[in-house]
Amino acid sequence: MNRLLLLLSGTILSATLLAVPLQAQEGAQPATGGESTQAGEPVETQPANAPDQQPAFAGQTRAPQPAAMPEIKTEVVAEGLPHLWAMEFLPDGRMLVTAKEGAMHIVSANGEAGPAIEGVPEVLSGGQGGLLDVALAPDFETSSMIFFSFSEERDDGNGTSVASAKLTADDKGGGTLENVQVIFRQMPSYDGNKHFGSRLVFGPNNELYVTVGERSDPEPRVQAQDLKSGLGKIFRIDATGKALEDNPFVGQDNALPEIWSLGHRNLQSATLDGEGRLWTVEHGPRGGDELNRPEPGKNYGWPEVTYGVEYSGDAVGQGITQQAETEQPVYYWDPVIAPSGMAYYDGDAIPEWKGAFLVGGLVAQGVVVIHMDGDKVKYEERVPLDARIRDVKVGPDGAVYAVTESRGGNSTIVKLTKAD
Ligand SMILES: [Ca+2]
Repeated sequence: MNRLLLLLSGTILSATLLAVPLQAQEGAQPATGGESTQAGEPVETQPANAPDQQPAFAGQTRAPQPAAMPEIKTEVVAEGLPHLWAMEFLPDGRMLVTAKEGAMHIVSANGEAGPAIEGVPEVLSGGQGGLLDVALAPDFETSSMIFFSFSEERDDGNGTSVASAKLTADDKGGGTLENVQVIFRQMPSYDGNKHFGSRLVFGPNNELYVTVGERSDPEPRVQAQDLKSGLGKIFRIDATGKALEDNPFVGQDNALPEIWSLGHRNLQSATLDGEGRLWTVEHGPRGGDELNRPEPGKNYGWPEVTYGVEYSGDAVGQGITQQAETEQPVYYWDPVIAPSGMAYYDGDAIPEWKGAFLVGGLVAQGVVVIHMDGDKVKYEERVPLDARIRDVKVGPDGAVYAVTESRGGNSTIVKLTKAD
């Protein structure tokens, strides 16, 4: 027996095939893999949306599967939850979750959700907006401070904002947010319901990285290249929302000092690696999801330089995939995985995954395991879960926890462990 979920994998591939428009398959390689895909072959067997685009270097897309893949056992540890967007483990092993419509809950280790936490501010829920990511302050055990991002209604539109608050848990499984303060607002506001990002990641020196989107439509999205605009950026701020003094554009005219990197599309996936460096996976256009290690002041290309095509099938801009002034992604996916949450695996429970990135796939409907060799991708492995995956975290037990979502429906939390 290879993997427990091979049958599920076959089901997903069939469904995906049906969903691919015929025109997207023209000129592409026929699918050859699926459940018979072997180690050494790429796990992706579907035709590319942009079959004429070439990677900038070997291994930038469709990396092979590793020879040693663990058999993974899955177990639903919580179900019937509202539509979740993010989860974090609390120091006591319980899970703090955000529900997109604007609620937070604490889920006990045996899977029971407590009552809605009081004091969560109103969020603009609709489209891709709502209550988004949550992060614990680095000193949470003593401060009880949390940070969360959300889509905020504003006088002149809406946008992604970040708030801090003190979480006081009660003895009924719930709790209260006190002293809620909006510390940062992505500006300008825009009247839309797409591409809010976001993820919140604390770096090793308590710096807070905030990832956002570029609001999708043609007019706002070009602002991903504009240093005066907060659209399509990664920010680096302190716990009060101020730019860090050593940020790359501090002191530069016509640039927001909070910006860390630019040229991003919609960032819903971010984590630190074992050295404390930020990595992200962003939603690209059709056939253009990409893994990056964003560095200060660098330009990641969108919407001028990108892999993939528009949803219409047209070229994005001039159809350029490489340019000297922009950074190449470490890795890209065509077709897309539709990345959600991301974690760095440093546990011992699944030794084959040590040092790998785990990325939730909304379209991939499973966990995408990215094995690294230095700063390059060596292998890509997938664990099909037959559900859109909204977040992925490593638990204190070294198991992997994946949050599922169904549009308009409930979420579950699935525990992944190595089968005996
Ligand atoms: Ca890019």
